[in-house]
Amino acid sequence: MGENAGLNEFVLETAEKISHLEIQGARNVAIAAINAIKQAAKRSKTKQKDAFLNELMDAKAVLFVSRATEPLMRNAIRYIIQAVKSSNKTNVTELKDFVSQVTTLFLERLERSKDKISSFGSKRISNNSRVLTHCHSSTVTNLLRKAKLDGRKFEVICTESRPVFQGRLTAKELLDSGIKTTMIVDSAVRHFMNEVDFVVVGADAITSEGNIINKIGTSMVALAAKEARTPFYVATELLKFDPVTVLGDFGKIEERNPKEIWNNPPHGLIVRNPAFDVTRRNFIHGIICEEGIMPPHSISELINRKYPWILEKI
Ligand code: RUB
Repeated sequence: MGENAGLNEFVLETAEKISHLEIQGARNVAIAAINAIKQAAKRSKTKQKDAFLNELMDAKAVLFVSRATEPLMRNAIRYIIQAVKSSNKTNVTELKDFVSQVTTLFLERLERSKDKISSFGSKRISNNSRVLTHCHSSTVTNLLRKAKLDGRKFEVICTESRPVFQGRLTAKELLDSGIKTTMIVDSAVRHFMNEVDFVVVGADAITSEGNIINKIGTSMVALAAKEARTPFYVATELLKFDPVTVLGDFGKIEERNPKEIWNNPPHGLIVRNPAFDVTRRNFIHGIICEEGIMPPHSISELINRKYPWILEKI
């Protein structure tokens, strides 16, 4: 534990799992982090509100650095801690219950958003259509499962998603749901682009300009889609909006261990391993979010209307 001695063990374990991709995908990462904060609060032994808040801040610091490109997790944690700060409760037992209620409500909101996204997005899938996706997004697999449950017959092409093959997770989930699935290498995307009706991917972050950040290679998939005139959709909760992009900062792109690409490369070789890339809004046909299927340029306005707190006290 080293310098983090004293910090809730559950928080440290969760942060480790997130950084090692045992927990992956923005939604799953956020849900795990929210639960870790809930546990940190529950297991706190402090008696003073200030000390209680300090513990939550320590947990926040550890979770924030577990992965760089995860605004949904950051927004959720900021929301919970801000609620505790603004609460007039001072008794720590009451504050623990309060954290439990706030986290439960936040998770319920995420669940409702997921259902709405599935419901809006699945309508775009018609019988005998073919859809292409990249990486593993639980939001996308939910949407595809919903179309299947609604009786649509369609098939999915998924990329393997080098270097750590999250596409295999997608393929397994889709097969388990009885969806006809084909796997391709990432570089075969253009080869198949004319055979698909549309592309749908998830997102890790939405920027103030309406660009999205998602698994490395997403922007090349979008380029290929544009060139082939194939609609390219992004399925995402609006809570993945990254508020620092309003203030002029770029969303952070996590750069991972090069060993994920080549464990034992020849001496002197430089290997770079960015986990995500930016897809500009003019490549995006629509953002499938909890408010409906929206044009990317309307995102900032939607955030102002629906989640104004995201922009407060960044
Ligand atoms: C996963 C990834 C997913 C988004 C959205 O990358 O890029 O498309 O996180 O996922 P990694 P979800 O495997 O590196 O986390 O829709 O589940 O939030």
